[in-house]
Amino acid sequence: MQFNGVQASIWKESSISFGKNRSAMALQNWVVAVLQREFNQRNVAIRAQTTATTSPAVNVALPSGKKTLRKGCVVITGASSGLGLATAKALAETGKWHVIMACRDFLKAKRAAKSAGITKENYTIMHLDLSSLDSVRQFVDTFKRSGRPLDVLVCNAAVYLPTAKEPSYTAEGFELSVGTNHVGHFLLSRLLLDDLNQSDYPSKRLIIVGSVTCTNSYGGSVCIHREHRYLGWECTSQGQSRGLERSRRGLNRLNTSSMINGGDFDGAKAYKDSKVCNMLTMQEFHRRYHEETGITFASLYPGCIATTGLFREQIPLFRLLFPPFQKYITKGYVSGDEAGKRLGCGRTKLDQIGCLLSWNKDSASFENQLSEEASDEKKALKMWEISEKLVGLA
Ligand code: NDP
Ligand code: PMR
Repeated sequence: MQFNGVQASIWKESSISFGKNRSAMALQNWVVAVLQREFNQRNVAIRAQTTATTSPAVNVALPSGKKTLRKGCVVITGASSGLGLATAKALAETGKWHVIMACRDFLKAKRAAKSAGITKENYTIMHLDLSSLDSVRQFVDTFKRSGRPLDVLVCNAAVYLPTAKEPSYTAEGFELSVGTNHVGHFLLSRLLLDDLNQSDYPSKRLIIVGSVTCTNSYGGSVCIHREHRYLGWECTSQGQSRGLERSRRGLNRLNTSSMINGGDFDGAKAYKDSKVCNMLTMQEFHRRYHEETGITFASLYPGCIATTGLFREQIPLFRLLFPPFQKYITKGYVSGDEAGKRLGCGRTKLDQIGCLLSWNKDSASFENQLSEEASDEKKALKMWEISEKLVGLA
């Protein structure tokens, strides 16, 4: 996790096929983009979710006889708005990526892609509702049957319900924020791990979007819940295993609380708990699979995109004041476009893996300090084992 000072794109592809000279690189990029576009136009884009195709080899033969890197394939959850959409746009615009927009609302995603100007041949929408484990399995099945390779998976979708008085639940009865943001993504990434592993692309990655609430920064310490430390899980393994299971109250009604810590429902805390679970998952993935598979596991916190749908459930006054507050007072504000570029094409250090990446005011990336809880190895292991059981993988 130490920096070695080497700059490389997080998507690394440019370091493989292109030289160091900038203008030559730009020209090469342009030529390759044009050729790839031409190549893609000859191949009908996969629209039907059940169409089977063969996985393109990493080197694609062009009509000229030369070989070039094939388009990478990236799955982005929640690409119908905010950061996910901006990332889809940033990647599609490079001409080097085909984006699978994994969204719960097909029409919304289609409209969003259109209004963002993402061209048809650069994306496919596939239905995914993370608040249903059946839907997650169905998405994985559809994706596998599409025959596309999986080079990058971005777990981006999230819900934040700070003003809810009562908990809502996923199809399997998990509290909605933990169920969607963590449990759904946990199953998704576990089921797609083999596909990522099989990718012959130079950079295969699993990115889980982080949150300021998991960092040791000033913003993180302000936003962290006062009772948030240690998620409220007891230190005994039995206590911990009760923790996550507690969030699964809805259907079986075995537990009296929908919160991991067994306390009263608190929507803001539930979101923060889910994000801690996201960070623990990323680190456990890294510990278990990075060496064996070469997959990069990382999290990114691209800044405060204060105007996205994440705050749709906040009171109107909050939505009015939050953007100028972040822009002029905390200076943590970042536009959707900039955040999309950071997540999609941000330049970062080569070996920032198994950690949380952030960007400073000059858009330079750095490894952010995760909070004590979000980097607790024992908790990560326990959380992993419990999650496996809850999604039926153990
Ligand atoms: P948005 O609300 O704009 O985007 C969230 C996306 O998740 C939407 O596309 C939404 O779909 C989708 N989604 C919600 N529930 C489900 C579900 N059950 N199944 C599938 N998709 C679902 O918020 P942001 O773009 O801000 O958030 C994106 C990520 O960025 C989140 O992980 C968030 O925690 C993180 N983040 C955001 C920050 C910010 O300042 N905005 C700061 C730090 C982190 P739909 O369009 O249908 O509602
Ligand atoms: Mg925060 C440097 C200061 C900083 C930064 C970078 C953020 C980011 N926030 C900062 C400071 C403050 N915030 C301060 C001083 C306050 C008290 C007025 C404050 C409040 C606040 C609220 C009520 N902030 C919030 C909320 C939310 O509801 C957001 C949240 O926690 O959602 C879970 C939020 C955020 N502040 C941020 C960022 C990025 C968020 C979005 C949440 C996320 O990162 O997941």
